[in-house]
Amino acid sequence: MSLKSWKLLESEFQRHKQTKLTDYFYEDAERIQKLSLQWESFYVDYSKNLLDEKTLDILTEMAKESGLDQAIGAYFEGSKINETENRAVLHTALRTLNPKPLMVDGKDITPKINAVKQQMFDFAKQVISGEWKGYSGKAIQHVVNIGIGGSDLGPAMVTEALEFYRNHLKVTFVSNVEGDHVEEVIKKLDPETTLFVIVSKSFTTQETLSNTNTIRKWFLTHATKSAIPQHFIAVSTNLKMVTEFGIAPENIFAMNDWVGGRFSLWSTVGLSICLAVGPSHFEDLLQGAGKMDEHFRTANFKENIPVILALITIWYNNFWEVETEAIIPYSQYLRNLPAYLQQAIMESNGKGVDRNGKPIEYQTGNIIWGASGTNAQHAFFQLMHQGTKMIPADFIGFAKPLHKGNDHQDKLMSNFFAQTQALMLGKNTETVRKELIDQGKSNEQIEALLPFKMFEGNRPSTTLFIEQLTPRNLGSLIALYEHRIFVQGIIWNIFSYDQWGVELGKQLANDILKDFDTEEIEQHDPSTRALIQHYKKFRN
Ligand code: G6Q
Repeated sequence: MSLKSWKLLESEFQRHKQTKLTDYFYEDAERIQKLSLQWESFYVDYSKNLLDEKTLDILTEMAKESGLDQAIGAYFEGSKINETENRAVLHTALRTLNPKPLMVDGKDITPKINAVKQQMFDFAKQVISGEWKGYSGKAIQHVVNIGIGGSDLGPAMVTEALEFYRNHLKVTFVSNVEGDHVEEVIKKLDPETTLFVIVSKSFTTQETLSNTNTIRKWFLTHATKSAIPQHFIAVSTNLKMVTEFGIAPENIFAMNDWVGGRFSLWSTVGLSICLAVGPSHFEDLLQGAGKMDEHFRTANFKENIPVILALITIWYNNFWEVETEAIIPYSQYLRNLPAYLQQAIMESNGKGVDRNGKPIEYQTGNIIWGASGTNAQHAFFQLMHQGTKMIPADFIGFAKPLHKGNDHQDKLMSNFFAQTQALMLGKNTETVRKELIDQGKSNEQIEALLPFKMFEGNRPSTTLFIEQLTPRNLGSLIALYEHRIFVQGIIWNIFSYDQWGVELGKQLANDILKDFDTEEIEQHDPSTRALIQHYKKFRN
């Protein structure tokens, strides 16, 4: 890495590698004021990280040195920053708070954005109110989203996260090409009252087309072809293929190639969300994201939440050689946020060549994993507390619960605070010894147990403490992570918006699929050939 500040960070790491998190607080009484940010209803505490103000100065300097300022401009203005696909990256245009003309390929895209959003909102209102009828005259009760990857994870995560704001419509997601998945879904469907939303940006995705075909076949065992327009609608950029597939033109919701799959829940890909919570909550989700966009675009780097958090990841990933990061939402509603972010982050920044096509000599994409707290405390937290690896973690929590009238929230919050405290403070031998004495253990027992019961502490975490889980705050939270991805991509000098890595497996799967019905499978490697032969024994 040629950045000057990168070199400074290497020596900065030498200065920090022996420091204890607790020492930072002794050394600077104002640390918490300096290393926390309050924005709208977000309070972000990054003081429990292994760095100080000087480190942040160099990190923000590095952001400047890597041209982040200009890059943010190019991102929001619609420059074709997805160079390998020759596309702009404009999910932000779908949620802009101050719409003004935005040109892509010489055309203002804003009128179309507004028109498609209106089409989506009008349709959602008709379905929710019961005005939209199925073939037998009954109102729709159940929506099935057929899509995968970006056409599934975002809508599914948000629909689940906003459970509290949902209307009467049941929403199910079918994604996997595994036939058992779709059959399990079909089992529970009533053809008269189910609406199928086929979501595929390309409309060429094997999983989505196979599931749609299977569902359509099943549907036609109950209804005639003339019923299809009332029950099948599609979201896609590929209007030609959707029409050829038999979807009525008025039932197609367009999207554009300047929205990447994993960033598309703000577009018509979010139709299932809009159906589940209604246009007004969907609009709030957009507004929340738009607010975060404004913050990211305008706040100086030292007060910019996505920038600061991106820099913290780089600090650990590239200087502490940390491999993974955990994301722990203390909300059961957000149990699938880690899986959603896994795709957004790892598909975007899992790249091994730089923008010039040269192999990279430093680490890029961080590995993301996690689960909801407090459940995770009873599962993998053992490794985070006492294992050999350092795992920086984001703890995400909400101060106000959505349901009142029980005493759970204080318990949840005490766990939420206790975990980051325990990771930082650990438990020293003195404390453990005292506890064991109090329990009446003998000296011999105490000495034997001591090493197992102590915690070295000094494990970093960041707390994102948000007032309440509302559509607006969820929008801001997701947008925060989107921009964090962007910042990391700029500093690592990689292209974050393509995903060529997904292609090879798809190509090979197509080749192998053809080989199931042929005798000649010689072109495969010996291991794959044996697997194919083994499988053939079970095919009927
Ligand atoms: C996301 C990826 C990928 C994509 C799926 C579905 O950024 O590109 O996950 O969303 O492969 O693609 P379609 O929407 O084209 O079916």
